[in-house]
Amino acid sequence: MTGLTNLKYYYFDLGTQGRGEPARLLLHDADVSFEDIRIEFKDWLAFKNEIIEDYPAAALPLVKTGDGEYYGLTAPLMRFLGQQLGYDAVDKKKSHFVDQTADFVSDWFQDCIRIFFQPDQQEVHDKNLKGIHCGRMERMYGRYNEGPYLLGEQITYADFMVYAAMRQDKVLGSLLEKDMPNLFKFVQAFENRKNLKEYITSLPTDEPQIVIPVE
Ligand SMILES: N[C@@H](CCC(=O)N[C@@H](CS)C(=O)NCC(=O)O)C(=O)O
Repeated sequence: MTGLTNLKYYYFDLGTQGRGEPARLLLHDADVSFEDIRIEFKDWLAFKNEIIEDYPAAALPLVKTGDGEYYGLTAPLMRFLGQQLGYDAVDKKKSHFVDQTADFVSDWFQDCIRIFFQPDQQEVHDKNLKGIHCGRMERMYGRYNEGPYLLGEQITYADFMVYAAMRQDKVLGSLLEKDMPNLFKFVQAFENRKNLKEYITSLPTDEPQIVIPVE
């Protein structure tokens, strides 16, 4: 059905931080095995030179399939995996809504990743941006408000992105049922999914702050 065999998944060696976690979550949920390759920064340029001809986007996250095809960049990769593995919406309107949510999450990741390069911006981020991103998501999750997922009963690729962004921005623990009821309901359901429960429990909760020196 999918042709998704012998997958190699590439992202930087950043634990669960950065843009690497959404695809790992989706592949675990779908029970698709993959080689989880975590690239160290010192090895990046050599790897980039290796892939750039076949994959001109030359940025991570990236999946290489068994037949040698490259699928990369967070939202496009997640959409591709969603289409292949049954995590996409069936009608155009809902599909557009899922894509909108994924686009918002890409902005959210970008804001979080900026702090890796500018750690002094953490406070400003926490004060001004975190609430904006959570507020947007709470609204989106209210659209099909029977929940628990973005489209209601059906989980789609954007749900994996949203959970990973919430985790990245450390809003899972502080999320109050009364303030963000839609997201609260979503997180409860997501963390209890059959193929995710054990994996999520195994993830570290105390990862050090990533700091990437700017040259
Ligand atoms: N818009 C893309 C950005 C991809 C991106 O910039 N990835 C970074 C890692 S988070 C990267 O590969 N940087 C190394 C480079 O561009 O050389 C996405 O959402 O995935």
